[in-house]
Amino acid sequence: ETISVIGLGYIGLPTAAMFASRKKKVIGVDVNQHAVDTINKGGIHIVEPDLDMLVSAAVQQGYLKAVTKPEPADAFLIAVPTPFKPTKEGEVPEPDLSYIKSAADAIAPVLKRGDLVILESTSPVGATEQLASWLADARSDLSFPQSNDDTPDVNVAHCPERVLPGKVVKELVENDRVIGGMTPKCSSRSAELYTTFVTGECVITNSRTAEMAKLTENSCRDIQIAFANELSIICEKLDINVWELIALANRHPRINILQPGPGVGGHCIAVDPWFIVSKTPDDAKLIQTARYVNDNKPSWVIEKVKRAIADYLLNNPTKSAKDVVVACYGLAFKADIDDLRESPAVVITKRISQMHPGSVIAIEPNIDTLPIELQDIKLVDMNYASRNAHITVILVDHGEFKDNFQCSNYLIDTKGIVNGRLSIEI
Ligand code: SAJ
Repeated sequence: ETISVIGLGYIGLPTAAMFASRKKKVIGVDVNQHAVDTINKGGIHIVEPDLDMLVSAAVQQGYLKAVTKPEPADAFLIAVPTPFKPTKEGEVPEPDLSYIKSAADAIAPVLKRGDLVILESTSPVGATEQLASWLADARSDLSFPQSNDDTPDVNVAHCPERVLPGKVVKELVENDRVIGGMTPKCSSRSAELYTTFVTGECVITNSRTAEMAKLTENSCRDIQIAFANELSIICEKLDINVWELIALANRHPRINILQPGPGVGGHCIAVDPWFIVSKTPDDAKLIQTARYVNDNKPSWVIEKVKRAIADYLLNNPTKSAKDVVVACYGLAFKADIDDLRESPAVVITKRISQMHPGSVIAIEPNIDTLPIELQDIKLVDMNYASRNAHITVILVDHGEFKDNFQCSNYLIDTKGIVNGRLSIEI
């Protein structure tokens, strides 16, 4: 049995490597020639713990190869991006399924009777049916599932990925898997495939429910974080330590509030709720509001920094604005990873540097060089920052920051590293 994985990114590559580690023949397909070349040399083009060993062993033993054009296989897993279409301010973002369409067009010519096609990309409800219909358009000589009791030539299912960046290799194996076949046969074929390496349970449903399940998980987390973020804004007004408050409330046996922060980043939680909202805008009120709450948190943090700079200058009349050094701790989108994409910490640091040019320093222990958009900022170590900063802004709760944090009098602590110490004792 040969398995083909279309899209060798954060989900596709670990999945391909995992099948290969179970001695399945895997053909990885990606349009990015650099990624293909890197993988064929046994290397990886993304950062994820333990993935390098897995890929290099798979390539060396001959179970994994990467190509730019699909080849015949028995199962095709599609793990391509599902971003938004460009939107204007205030508009509900619409999903862009063009990568799924391209993947369908690319695999259609090599499909044969009995093949299985699985969509793993997080997708709006109905995308799997759309995929089946694109495949049917491209291959009129084969039948594809249309209704639940079909027996099509090619089986199609949605099995959404649910792994946590930074823990992908472990979670791929251990998490339960939602298997949403377009027909019962599509589901049983898919479940059988995943049991190759999944030790969690493979739970069967239909494709629309599987699509919605994935969106529901991430929307639920977004709403819970929005609640914590809203509390942090309310507590500031009422002069209450939000970290202590949450720790106290969480002592209740049925309460488990998440932690506030500078906003919600990453490629999933801030994106997926819109896939629900764009389908049912009038009914998805809570989901939409949570998005606005979380998206507005960076501006609230920036306002606090502005006020701190003004206050510092008021209390130090001999100083001018350019003398006030602002240290931003953390740039990644969450703790203990090096991924700066879609990071509220980057947005905040960039905006502070625009309003306060030349005097912003950043501390990000997980990277060596700053991205081009942050070129005006100096990357320094914690030691330098604690000696030179007048205003300290904590944006990420990296492990390195947690012990013995030394900071200036002016502190904006969005992650409770200093202000949350009290709550640890509760
Ligand atoms: N965050 C908070 N407070 C919290 C927890 C998180 O502000 O208490 C912030 C983080 O700092 C980060 C953002 O939320 O900016 C997202 O981080 P995350 O750890 O909640 O999630 P991701 O984006 O790394 O991964 C999520 C996971 N989904 C869920 O936990 C429901 C993962 O399982 C999914 O596979 C992944 O999205 C995905 O690919 O969809």
